[in-house]
Amino acid sequence: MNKRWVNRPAGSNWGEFGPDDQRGRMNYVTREKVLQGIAEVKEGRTFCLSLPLDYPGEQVLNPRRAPPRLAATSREGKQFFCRPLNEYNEHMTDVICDDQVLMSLQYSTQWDSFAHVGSRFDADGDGKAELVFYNGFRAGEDVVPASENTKSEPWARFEGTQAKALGVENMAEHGMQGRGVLVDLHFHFQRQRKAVGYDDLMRVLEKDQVAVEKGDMVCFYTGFADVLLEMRKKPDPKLVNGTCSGLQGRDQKLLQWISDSGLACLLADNYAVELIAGSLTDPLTKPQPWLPLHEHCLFKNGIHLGEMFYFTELARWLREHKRNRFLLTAPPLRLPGAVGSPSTAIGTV
Ligand code: UVW
Repeated sequence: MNKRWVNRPAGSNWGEFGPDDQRGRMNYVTREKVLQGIAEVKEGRTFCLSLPLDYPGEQVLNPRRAPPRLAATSREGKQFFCRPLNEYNEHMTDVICDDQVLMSLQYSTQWDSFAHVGSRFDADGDGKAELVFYNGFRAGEDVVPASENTKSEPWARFEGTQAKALGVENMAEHGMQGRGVLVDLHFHFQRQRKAVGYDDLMRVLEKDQVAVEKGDMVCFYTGFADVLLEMRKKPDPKLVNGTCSGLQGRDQKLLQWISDSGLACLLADNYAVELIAGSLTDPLTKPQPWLPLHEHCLFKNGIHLGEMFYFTELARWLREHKRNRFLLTAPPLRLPGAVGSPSTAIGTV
């Protein structure tokens, strides 16, 4: 028995890496796996795997996530931007710019920590469901919402949230570097809105001779990020909800493959790795997750999800060179207590 839970969810790996583990399947990205990634570097060529962080633009893709707002820092009521220091000391020659940003951490290219999605689950066996996260960490104790401040400016009304456990700093401390394996769904399905299940995926892996091994960081190129870039920060709501492929999170065989393959994490250039079916308010007849792949990965099995990465040029290069493996370096911000984070990731070949 573990101190945080007596029941663990069916199909989960809670406890596999110890009762206090916060790294999940990134534990499989060992020194040996990093060396396997480095062994894929033969040309010294690098690919930026992040979108510009002001994409997708507006608040269409997810109404609660706002694009970055840049502003200058200030002193004595004046902005510190293109500020000549001779205003302080006539002999100083320096000119200084200093800025700050307000943005949703999951607005653009981003990682989900395990504190992003939990579940209502009876972990302590008292017959009532608690709000819990990976490895039994609790909402309210380990992942703590803010107290409401009604007097603050609107954006800061819920300031002070904190993932005391499972936050993105755990990922940053690992480094999120290892062997990336690129699965080119776009080549097979183009921009078809397609929920890719186990059988589809196995066909793609076989045709492209892609082998996924324990500890690999598996990346899906779907073309979705290209559609976002083409819309030039004016996303069309119909198009963003009707284009490109994603994993079929309700396919149990696919979820089982994710567990059995030993892959360390999943990344995609689409919105949520999985294709989200329906909206938050659709009527349901029995208890079930809205985001079944998120539940399986983040909540049950400690598998991080990377979303809206940018794989286009890397995918093209790998196909041209008949390769699908590369060195992936994708650290999030080392921002204690945050649930999600941008990542200006790099693929090296
Ligand atoms: C959602 O809330 C839809 O989460 P994600 O950005 O991880 O898909």
